[in-house]
Amino acid sequence: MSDEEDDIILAELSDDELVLQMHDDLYDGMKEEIEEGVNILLGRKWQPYRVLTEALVAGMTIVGNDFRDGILFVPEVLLAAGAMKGGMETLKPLLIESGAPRMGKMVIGTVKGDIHDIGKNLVGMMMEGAGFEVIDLGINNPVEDYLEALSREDADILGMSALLTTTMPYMKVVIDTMIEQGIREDYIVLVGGAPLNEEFGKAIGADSYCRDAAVAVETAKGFMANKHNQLPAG
Ligand code: B1M
Repeated sequence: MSDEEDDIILAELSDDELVLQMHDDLYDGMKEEIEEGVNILLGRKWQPYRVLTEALVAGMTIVGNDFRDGILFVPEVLLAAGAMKGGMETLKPLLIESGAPRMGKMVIGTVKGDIHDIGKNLVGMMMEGAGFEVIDLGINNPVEDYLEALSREDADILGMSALLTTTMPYMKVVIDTMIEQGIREDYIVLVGGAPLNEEFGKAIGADSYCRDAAVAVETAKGFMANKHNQLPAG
């Protein structure tokens, strides 16, 4: 760092200033600064989930808007995504409680044709933090991969993520295949991603649409509690 540069010392900023600066740094894809900012906020006793939502997710929303409006392009957005992932890595161990009782098992992945994974990763992290075992299939998953993993892992829940209007219909392909194979009722199917809504979730036959990671956790917990209540006694 050069003395001549008018560098901002993140640690000297107030909480509000730091969060705004982190939105700027995320926008500029500055991974190290994002990691530093996350650590500073944690050091100031911010809850990990608050750091995640107010500093990182809110910053990514600004990036998304400018991407939509043609102000940012794919290379810049990739850098921003890399910076976001850097911050998420720091938060991950804090969001995942070790030794929490296992609530159930979820297979999650982004659907075929879609490479967006930040939201899906966040859902996975939060689910692990809530005590679920998570099998992450990554991006670009064809129906066969989902079905193979569900059976191999003896999972309770299938989670699917899609960020594009062109890829979200693929969720129906997966659910229809489950129906054809007579296994639909063996699993709880949760779907999420920015372009989806509740109506879409119902229309494709999912058990629930989840607006964000926190809703995914609460929804999964609710379905698992029901599932346990319905098990035959003894
Ligand atoms: Co993409 N992209 N992108 N992109 N990208 C969007 C989605 C877009 C809305 C941007 C825009 O125009 N405003 C737009 C889609 C338009 C549309 O379909 N209507 C778009 C486009 C067009 C594209 C390309 C086609 C661009 C191009 O090449 N011309 C291309 C497609 C590539 C492909 O997938 N085949 C593309 C590429 C990329 C990058 C590679 C550059 C990068 C992805 C990097 C990565 O993920 N590793 C990228 C990014 C970063 C975005 C935006 C800016 C941010 C997405 C994100 O990470 N959000 C996005 C704009 C936006 O969404 N505002 C955009 C933060 C994340 C925490 O939120 O993913 O919504 P989200 O997840 C939330 C909830 O949705 C929910 O919980 C999460 C946490 O709270 N959720 C679930 C998500 N999945 C869930 C699963 C569940 C439950 C809840 O299961 C149970």
